[in-house]
Amino acid sequence: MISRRALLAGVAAAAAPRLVRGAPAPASLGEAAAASGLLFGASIGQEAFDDPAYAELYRRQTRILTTDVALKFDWLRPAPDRFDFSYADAIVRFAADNDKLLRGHTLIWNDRVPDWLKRLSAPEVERVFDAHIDRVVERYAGRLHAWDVVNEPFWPMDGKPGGWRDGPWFAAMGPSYVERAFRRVRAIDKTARLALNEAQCDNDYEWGRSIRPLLRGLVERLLDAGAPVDAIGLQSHLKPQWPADYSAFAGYVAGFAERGLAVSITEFDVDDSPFPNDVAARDGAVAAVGARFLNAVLAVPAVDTVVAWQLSDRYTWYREISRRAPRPLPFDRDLQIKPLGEAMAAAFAAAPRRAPRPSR
Ligand code: 9MR
Repeated sequence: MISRRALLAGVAAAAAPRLVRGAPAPASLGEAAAASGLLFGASIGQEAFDDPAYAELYRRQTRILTTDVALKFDWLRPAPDRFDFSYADAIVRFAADNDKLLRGHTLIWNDRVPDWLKRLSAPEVERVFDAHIDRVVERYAGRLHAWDVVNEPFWPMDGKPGGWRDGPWFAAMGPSYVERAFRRVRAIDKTARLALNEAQCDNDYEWGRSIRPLLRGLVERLLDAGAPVDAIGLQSHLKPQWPADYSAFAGYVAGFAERGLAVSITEFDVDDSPFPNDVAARDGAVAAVGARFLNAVLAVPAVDTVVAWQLSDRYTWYREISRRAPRPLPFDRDLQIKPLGEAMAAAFAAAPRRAPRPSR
């Protein structure tokens, strides 16, 4: 019988360029993941339209894409009476043309909302909420693999009871906005995987420690109420400068699986800021953290998707906040594979093979 490794080597031989230097390897991260029944992809934005080589990297490396900012409320709703779907539509077309699945990110988030929304009364905010969901979900129904229906419900630093993130949706409806969103989306889109997406849960800094139980409690309440939640999205912007216990995190993740939920790693990258300036040392340290995390979390069979937040260091969001050129992603500024990319391919290949999920 042909071993999986030999099979992967065959794939590598057939498709150039090779993912990993040296030994035979799968042709791409997407293929390495697929061989274990995993979906690998990345968030995508305007950069892929402006930079053809970057678009090509997405074509080769991914099987699923996430809209970076294009489906966020502030991008879709420049004014109360205007919807601008042009950017989101371009990404939907790119995904379809290139045979990629697509995650919609994100329908409802209390952060990054336009000023005009903040000025409305509570009943007006509720009307906007329902109408926004109806219009946007209807437009893309049947075309999305998944929706991040609600993003980052918790932010205890806002000082609200229950640790809820403050913002117009929460202020108008309280915690009920979450269930309302899920029910409303499911009434329109019967096929997308409906996900609750949260940040920080991977770390043992006070943010991770406080948000983990809040998210778990919310999920219990939603499921007990019969809300149509299919999956948990755990962003996983890893912060090696903070304490973390990835095997304990895998246990936390397995808890969602016990309730029948799928789990997606939705915004994977590794903050390289605590590591040395020396690029080889820095890349090695980033790869080691990424490998430890993925090996732990991919041991949980319910984790069936890994999405990186962009693919190349050239376009990472860390550019907005780093003091030096950041290196948190699997490909470098020249779109070449880095040790993190190689570590990801190895973790995907080593992951227990997933059985295909029947739906969603
Ligand atoms: O990468 C995104 C950045 O370009 C945007 O300016 C920002 C605000 O819309 O959002 C970033 O993406 C965030 C994601 O939506 C939610 N989790 C954290 C991501 C990185 O900040």
